[in-house]
Amino acid sequence: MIKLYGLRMSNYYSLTKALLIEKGLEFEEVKAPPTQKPDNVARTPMGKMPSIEVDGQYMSESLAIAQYLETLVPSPSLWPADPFQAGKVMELICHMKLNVELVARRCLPEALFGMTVSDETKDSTRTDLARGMQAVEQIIVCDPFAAGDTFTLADFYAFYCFGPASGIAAKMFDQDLLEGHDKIKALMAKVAEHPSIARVEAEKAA
Ligand SMILES: N[C@@H](CCC(=O)N[C@@H](CS)C(=O)NCC(=O)O)C(=O)O
Repeated sequence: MIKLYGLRMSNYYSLTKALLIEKGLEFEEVKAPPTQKPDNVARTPMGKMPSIEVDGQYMSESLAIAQYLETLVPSPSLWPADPFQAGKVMELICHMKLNVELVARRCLPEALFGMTVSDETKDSTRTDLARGMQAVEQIIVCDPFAAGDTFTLADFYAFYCFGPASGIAAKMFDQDLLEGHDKIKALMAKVAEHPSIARVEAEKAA
């Protein structure tokens, strides 16, 4: 059985758990906070969460795990069959992950953990977040799903990138990150009801 390491509070842990559910796989959740301790670093080279264990072998990085799960269980497919459209799904994921979520994350120590980040970091985060949202807005479809007419991995990343990024923007800048991005707001509401994601969120709250 696949073991999923990490904590339920993590967006990428939650995303990976939703994918395991989506693919109908049996898995066991193992509580493992992010640390630089050797056992954790053996599973995940940067000490981050999530990671999985399959037959005594480890894998980190949610996108790598998603790729593995897709190959392991091709149906229901989370990728368009058309090669170009599949590339567009990955393009959208990259922009949401790198230019929105990862940018907002710079302020996570203050937003979530009561630490202080510098004014310089706050300023650059605000500017770069606006630019990242502009980039995503240019390519996201949301008609009806993130990358077009089928439900794909991009919908999982949309939910688990915009969710935390919006939380951080609200806390740090008193800003609604999705203001002016009505189609993304509507997408978030729709994807929240998708059964695998709804289950993950319900179990997180329990
Ligand atoms: N690119 C990684 C990001 C993983 C990541 O940032 N994990 C966060 C929790 S959501 C973490 O472990 N943070 C703790 C740390 O950076 O030490 C992925 O997609 O899995």
